[in-house]
Parts: sequence; C-alpha cells; structure tokens
Amino acid sequence: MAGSEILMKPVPANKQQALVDRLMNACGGAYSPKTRKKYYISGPQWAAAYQGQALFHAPTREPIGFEDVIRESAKIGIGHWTTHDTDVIQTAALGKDEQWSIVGQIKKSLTKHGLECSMVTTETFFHAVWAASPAAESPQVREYAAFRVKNTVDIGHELGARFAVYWPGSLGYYTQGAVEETETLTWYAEALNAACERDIEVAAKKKRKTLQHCLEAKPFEPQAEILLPTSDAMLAFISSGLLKHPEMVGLNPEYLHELMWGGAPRAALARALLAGKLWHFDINDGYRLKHDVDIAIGLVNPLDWLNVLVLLRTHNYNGPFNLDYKPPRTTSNHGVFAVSFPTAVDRFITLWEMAGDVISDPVIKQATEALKAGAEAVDTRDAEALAAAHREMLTLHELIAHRMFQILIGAHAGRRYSI
Ligand code: XLS
Ligand code: MG
Ligand code: MG
Repeated sequence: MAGSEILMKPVPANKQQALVDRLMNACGGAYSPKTRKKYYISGPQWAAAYQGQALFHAPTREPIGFEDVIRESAKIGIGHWTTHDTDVIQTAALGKDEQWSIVGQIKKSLTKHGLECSMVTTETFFHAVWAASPAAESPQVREYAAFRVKNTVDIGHELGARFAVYWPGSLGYYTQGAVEETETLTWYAEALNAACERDIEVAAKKKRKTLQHCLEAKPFEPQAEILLPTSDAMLAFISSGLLKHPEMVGLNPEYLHELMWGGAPRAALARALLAGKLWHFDINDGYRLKHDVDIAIGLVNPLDWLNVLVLLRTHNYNGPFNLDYKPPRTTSNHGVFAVSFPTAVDRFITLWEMAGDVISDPVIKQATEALKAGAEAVDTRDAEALAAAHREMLTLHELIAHRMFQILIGAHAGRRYSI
C-alpha cells in the first residue's frame, strides 16, 4: 500500500459517529454488560464528565451530569459509581437542603439503573478556599475542611457507599519555608480524625458499617512539593500516631501516581498489601516521571499491568477497581461512552483473566517452584559454591518474563507469527 494513498473520502461530521461505531464493532472482543458487571469496577463521575480542560487546554466536550453518567455506565455494565462532593453538588449548596435533594435524585437514578455508589470523596484541591490546602494555617479554613469531610461521610452513608477517598492534592507548597511540615501534617490528621469520628456516629445511627477511609498519594501536582507524595509516605502517616483511628484508614493507591515518581507500581502495591492497607485502587496508565496524564488502563504499559494484576489475584485483592483516568481530549462526548469507557473496562477484564492464565501456567509454575526449591546442598557459608550451584537455574528469571510476554500476546495459546 502506497504510504500516501488516500483510501477514504472525507467523512462528513454527521457520518463520523457511525464510522466510530462501525470500527468499534469491527474491533470485536467486547464483553457483554452482564459479564462486565461481575467485576468490582467503578466509574467516577469526574472521569466521565471531564471536559478536557487543563492549564493550557480549553474544554473539548460538552458538560454532562450524573444522570447521563449513571445511565450510560449502566448500559456499558459498570456496576459502581463514585463521586467527589462537588462533582454533583455546587460548593455553595454543600450541607444545605439543596444537597439532600440532589442526593435524593442521585439515589433514584442509581436505583433506576441498577448501580451502586461504592465511594465518595471530598474535593479539597479545586476551589480557591484550598489555596493553602485543607490543612491551612487558618483555623477557620481547617474548620471548613472538617465540615467538608464530615459532610462527605454523611453523603456516603446516605448513598450506601463503603469507601471514602482522600486525595489531599494541595497539601504542599510552591515556596519552601512558608509552611511547617510537621504542623501541616498534624492539622491534616485532624481533618481525618473528624471524618472518622463522624463516621462512627453516623454508622451507629444508620446501623451500617463504618466506611473504609482511603488515602491517595500523588508525587506532584497541583502543588510543586507535596507533603505526602507516595503510598509509602501515606503508610508512615497512618502509623505516625497522629490518627485517632488508624484501623479505619487505609490506602487508595493510583497506578499512575506511583509510576510518576519513578516507582514500580507492583512493588508499591505489595508494600500496601503487607501492611493490610490495600483497600481501594485507582486504575489507569501513563508514563514515568511525567505529569498526571491519566490515560486509560493498558494503553501504555500492558505488560506491567499484567504483572500488577498477577500480584493482586495472588493475594485475593477484592476491593474496587476505580476507573480514574481521563478520556483524551480527542474523544467526543459520544466517544466517551461508545469507546473510552467500554474499552477501558474490557482491557481491565482481559488483563485480569490473563493474570489468571499466568498464575495457572505450567511453565511459570514449574519455573517458580524450581527457583524456590533451590540447588543441591552446598556449604551455605560459601558464596562461590552457592553462586555456582544456582547459576543455571537463575536463567529462569528471564524465561518467566518471556513466558509472561507470550501470555500477553496469546502465543501460549497458539498464536503464531511466521515469515
Ligand atoms: C487526582 C486524583 C483524584 C482522586 C480523587 O489526581 O487521582 O482524581 O482520585 O480525588
Ligand atoms: Mg485517583
Ligand atoms: Mg491520576
């Protein structure tokens, strides 16, 4: 095919949706909504309603509301819905009657479409009131922060949520020295304490379990320096003694946020698992040491994702997988629900099932068992003898990596390429 050959006529605007839909169909391999619903996948209001705006970018999509997101999620087979307080309630209406009337409408819409609200989170980064963070020097701002997180707990219980997430985005600074780190962290802990205490009260009243409060770290953005930049920092914070109810507080790691600081997401998740704090997980993709590009799962690092899911399946992680990504600015409103969300869900399911293949693969199993069996007895104080005894066996590390690649491309199941 000549590189410059034009195969298609220009496509008029009113034919483009049909083209996208036809090519989506041609892709094949889509799971049914019923199958998709079997997985604990949640769709954030803010991800679906994201209009493509950023510091250097004007929006490319029209605004949509919670009714649209809930209805379209139901059609796709996304069984759970998550939201920030201000994704659905204007800041000025928070805590007022208007809030409860909106929450009532949300409940109706969820019931109508058979969705559940799994998680609620407080926006403590967007509004001007958070310019100095939710743990600002001013006691009035901190009191407002406490009100906001407590109010989110109330909303969460009303909507039947099990999780509350905290991404303290603006907890940091642009210029060093203005804020004292230990003081700021102590103040931030006070907000979490207020949320947990409120939760204990409301849960008792409503005869519900308390929520699982999950901290989410991100190494940079929107502040230049962040006081709790990684999931490990969050773990240290949980056990710092500042929290009154550390047992109520765990983690919501985000895949890309760990990659952003140059970490290995799978290793970060492993540390959270060991601490018993891997409760909730934001799934997406992107690049190391770049800003928060929030690409949908599997489009950048499918092999790494496969590895992540092998770890989670091995340890029976049974929390939500929250689709915290941003449909690209090039995707239309139609494309968000016709392409972006269903394909993200389907890549997740495929990678999850592949992780099952990895776990039961006979080659990987034998290789792993052989590595754990070690070599024949040698003097365990003799480094040279030990290294020599294991020399051939350690080639299995690379062999296992190759086998995972084969599983990723289907070669283990007979897919062949030949010249
Ligand atoms: C932003 C975060 C945010 C949280 C919820 O980078 O990922 O979306 O998940 O506030
Ligand atoms: Mg997130
Ligand atoms: Mg992100």
